[in-house]
Amino acid sequence: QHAPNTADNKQAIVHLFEWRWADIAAECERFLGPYGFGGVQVSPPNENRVITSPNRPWWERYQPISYHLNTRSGNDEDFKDMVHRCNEQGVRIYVDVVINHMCGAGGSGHGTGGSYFNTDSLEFSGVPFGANDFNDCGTCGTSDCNIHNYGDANQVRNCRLVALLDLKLSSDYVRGKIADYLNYLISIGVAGFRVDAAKHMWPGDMAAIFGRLSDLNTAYFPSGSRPFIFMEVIDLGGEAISSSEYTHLGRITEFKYGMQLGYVFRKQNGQKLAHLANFGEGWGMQLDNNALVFVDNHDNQRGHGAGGQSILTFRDSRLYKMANAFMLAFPYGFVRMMSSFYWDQWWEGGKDKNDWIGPPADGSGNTMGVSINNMGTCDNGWMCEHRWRQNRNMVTFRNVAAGHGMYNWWDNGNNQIAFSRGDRAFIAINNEDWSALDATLQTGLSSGDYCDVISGDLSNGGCTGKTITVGGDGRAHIHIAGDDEDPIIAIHADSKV
Ligand code: AAO
Repeated sequence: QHAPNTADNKQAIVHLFEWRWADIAAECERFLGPYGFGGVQVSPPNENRVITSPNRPWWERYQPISYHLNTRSGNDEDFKDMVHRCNEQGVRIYVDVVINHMCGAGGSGHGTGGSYFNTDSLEFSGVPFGANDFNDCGTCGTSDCNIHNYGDANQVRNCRLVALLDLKLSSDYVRGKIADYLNYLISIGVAGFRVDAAKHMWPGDMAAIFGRLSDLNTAYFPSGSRPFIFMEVIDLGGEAISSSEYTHLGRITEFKYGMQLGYVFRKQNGQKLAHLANFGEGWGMQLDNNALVFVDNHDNQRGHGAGGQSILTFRDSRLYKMANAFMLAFPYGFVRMMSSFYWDQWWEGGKDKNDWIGPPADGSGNTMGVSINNMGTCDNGWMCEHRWRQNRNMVTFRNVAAGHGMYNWWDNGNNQIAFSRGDRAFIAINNEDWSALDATLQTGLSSGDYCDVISGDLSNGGCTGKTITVGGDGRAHIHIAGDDEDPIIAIHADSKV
């Protein structure tokens, strides 16, 4: 289904990429619950192949060996404990499910949970899957069984994505094993699924699997609740497969969104902020209710997937905060924030040769815990973009504005914009290089003093940042210098001083 099953109609989730289950449980209690985050997308929890060359890359988790919950993030008990503790805080868990394929061709061994596999005999004893459970090269039609032409829908769905052994989802047995895995996760209390590589599966096969899913666990959800489904379909246009083929099943990851936001904030391709007034559907993206939107994801922040050089990440922190603020303020799509780990890039020939580096780990390859410093941000190599004040406070903004459309759009014809969300919230952004935004603008809000949640917090009735005064006519004088570190002002009904 398209609705995210969040508690209290909360409006945004965060991808805690590669975090351990114990750290996510703690984060739900100490941060995500209190700050109004609706949920967490977690890395694939099922047993994966152990890759040692390169050494323990992040992408080994996209090579399933079985559906036992045993990975570098933790085991079955850790996972259950996390789901329970997060739900208790009103924070939902969405699982990244890798069901299009098993691991890459070549070799045999044991997965992170100890299950045996052999990619020549196609044996995956932990499921079990065998030779009959995979698409053969005949069905695929290319000489090496791999996808070569994204212009051919049959290849994209029946051949191997980057040599990953392609499951035969037309088989009743295979569908049953996958449905059992998803239903096990549902029984634990998850709220939905990010479906990996959905473009590489036939919509009909996916519909058959989703049709077998149980209702959500009534310990946490109203009876009859259905899992939230968002599918990874990369559709930038110009290929055989379009994201519209999937939208009857749930939302799709709208990759045009982050790519275009990157162009707009970087002022490339002739773009400027003034063009954002009809962002979303007006730009040829999916309908609001069909879209899951994000500035960057775990692939395109490191050159995998799609979006290329335009994608904004934590490395461009000033523009990144602006783009996140716009995304969280603008009424389009269901929002997912990215929370990353740091790695040193190594550029050669236009490619980062370190794009494989896995999460912060000790000498034995165990993922490090996330430690929080006294500024409330993270150490140990965890970026925690979701904890940056500017980002975290915009999640509250989106919750406060929920259900209210965009009003009072204003722009200077170039890179200064402002708008309100009904009478609930107001934002102004200045992305000019030098000139200040200096104008008296309609905020839509009732008169009073408001705390700007970008430069500070409302705390003990006082504002630690800028205070904005809204007059009886709803107008306020807004000043944002061109070289302001965070050239954004955001106020809302709950930030009234
Ligand atoms: C690893 C190794 C491989 C090895 C394999 C098996 O890197 O060399 O062959 O193991 O041994 C991740 C990593 C992979 C890794 C894999 C398994 O990214 O490097 O392979 O784990 O460990 C396509 C898919 C999309 C996929 C994306 C990465 O459609 O589903 O590639 N994303 C998901 C996950 C991702 C994961 C997997 C799937 C696999 O999020 O983390 O892979 O489970 C075009 C197509 C896209 C296609 C891209 C990239 O995009 O449209 O569908 O994505 O190409 O191949 C412009 C175009 C745009 C184009 C783009 C890139 O922007 O407009 O359309 O350029 O060319």
